[in-house]
Amino acid sequence: MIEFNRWPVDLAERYRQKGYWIDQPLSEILDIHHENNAIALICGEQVWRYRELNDAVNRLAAALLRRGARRGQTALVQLGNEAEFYIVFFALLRVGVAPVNALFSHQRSELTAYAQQIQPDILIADREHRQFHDDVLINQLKSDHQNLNIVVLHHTDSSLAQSQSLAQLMSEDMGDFVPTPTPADEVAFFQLSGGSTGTPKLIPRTHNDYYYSIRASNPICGVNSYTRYLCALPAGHNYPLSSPGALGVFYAGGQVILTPNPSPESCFPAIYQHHVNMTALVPPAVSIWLECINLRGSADELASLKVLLVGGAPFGETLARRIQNALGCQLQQVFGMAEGLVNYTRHGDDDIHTFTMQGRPISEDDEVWIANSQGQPVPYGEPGLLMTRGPYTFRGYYRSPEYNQRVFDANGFYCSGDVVTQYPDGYLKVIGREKDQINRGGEKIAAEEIEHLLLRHPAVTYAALVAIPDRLMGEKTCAYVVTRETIKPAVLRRWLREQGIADYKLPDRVETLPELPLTPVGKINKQALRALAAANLEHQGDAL
Ligand code: J2J
Repeated sequence: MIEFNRWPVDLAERYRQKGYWIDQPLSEILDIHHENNAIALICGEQVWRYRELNDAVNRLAAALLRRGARRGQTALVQLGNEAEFYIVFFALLRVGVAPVNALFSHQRSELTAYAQQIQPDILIADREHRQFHDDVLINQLKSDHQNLNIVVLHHTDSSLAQSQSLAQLMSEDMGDFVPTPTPADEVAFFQLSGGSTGTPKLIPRTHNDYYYSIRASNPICGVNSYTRYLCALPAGHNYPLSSPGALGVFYAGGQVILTPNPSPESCFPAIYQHHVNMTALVPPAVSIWLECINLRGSADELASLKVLLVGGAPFGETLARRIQNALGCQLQQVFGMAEGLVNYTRHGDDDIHTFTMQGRPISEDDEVWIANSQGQPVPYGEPGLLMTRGPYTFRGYYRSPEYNQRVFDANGFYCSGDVVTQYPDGYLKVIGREKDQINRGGEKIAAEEIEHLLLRHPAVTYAALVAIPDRLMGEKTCAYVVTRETIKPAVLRRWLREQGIADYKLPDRVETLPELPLTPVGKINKQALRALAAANLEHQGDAL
């Protein structure tokens, strides 16, 4: 089985006693619907009933077993917002293989970093993704990881010696397939961390903990078999997967409608056509939706929408207050993290809570306290660092003992790096953050990861990535570099792109300085760089 940091025995016992951990595999979410004839999933022209979805999952699981997949293995998966994403996810759970679901925007750098950590036995990817148009990356991964024996590709008809067609595997007979999920207190899959270090970190999630966060989210968000949930954010991201996400909706027997992205062009017709009544967005998407409705002069297409979840990045009060009138639906704020803790505002909350706070935890056993810089608790209403542990908050990043030492305290509380205030009723308000991460409209960028890549360029001697305020995205990025020779920003960006990172991580600006400001102890003074970036923006008149 996969090694990971477990919960202490006394807490595990408590979570079981309280009925949070039910010792069932996550794949039960679909199993319970094996005779259900209702529509589970709509993706473009495709309509999947629960029964059909279950069958496809079993056929794929059986095909994978026949090709040598075994319980305890791992898989690197990269699929877009298509039905196959869920089919693959559940099939792997049923054979007991733990996947990492890379986002579709991820490129060579992220994919190889994930592979290095999990040493995958299986690769499932999409021929239509730029890294998989040819076999270069596949061959590299195979030579780096000798145990990578099963390669399955979506959007290809032919099974070759090197790789198999996903469609073909899904069409094979399920024979006498018997599920072999991992035990419920073992790793079911890995979530991706937004990160603040040089290498992207992985978060082991067990069946027990993840399943609980989903079951407990449903009543808070009002999910039931009548829910028609639009999944427009990347399907594998923790938020649209589990808060309450597609998995919550499947559990309840509702419908998930998939679109490739959250643009009004793809979402509005889908909402209208399929009577979507719930969706989840990040703040920039909300702004774009509001602008679009403003231009059209009506939100008629969205008449069926009842609940809009907004989270992933800071959401301003002014925008929050506009939702009800402009979109005709109720706002539910969500402040969550792939590491675990998820907070929601509740339906029926007063305006102060709904519009100015980011909710309270799912569970009465989510322990949350706020620390000052010395690690001491601060009084209610005062900002400090969020510390948390609980029945679905992880106990350590995968294979990262040193980093775990830094972000967990002696009692197993995880410090998320968010600066928040907590109120006596348990509600939290996000004030800012102390981690070196940039939140570009919900997409997280670890400054160090980009700085390391910049420093690999032979002309770069120093590099620092900082956030610059942006009206739509909340934050964008500016890379400050010191170089040995004159080098054009466009050249550095192109070079970064060639290093194989996701486009959203490419610096929005690159500025050259003769030297970087330092703190008294000699570290790069990011505070000063942020101030410089903001001053430059103001000067240029394109700020806030
Ligand atoms: C401010 N910052 C927020 C919010 C997340 C549900 C919703 C979101 C995520 C997510 C998730 C915020 N206001 N409302 O996993 O299940 C920032 C914080 C947090 C980090 C986590 C879910 N909601 N954030 O965004 O793992 O800084 O998860 O620590 O991508 O996003 O990012 P991520």
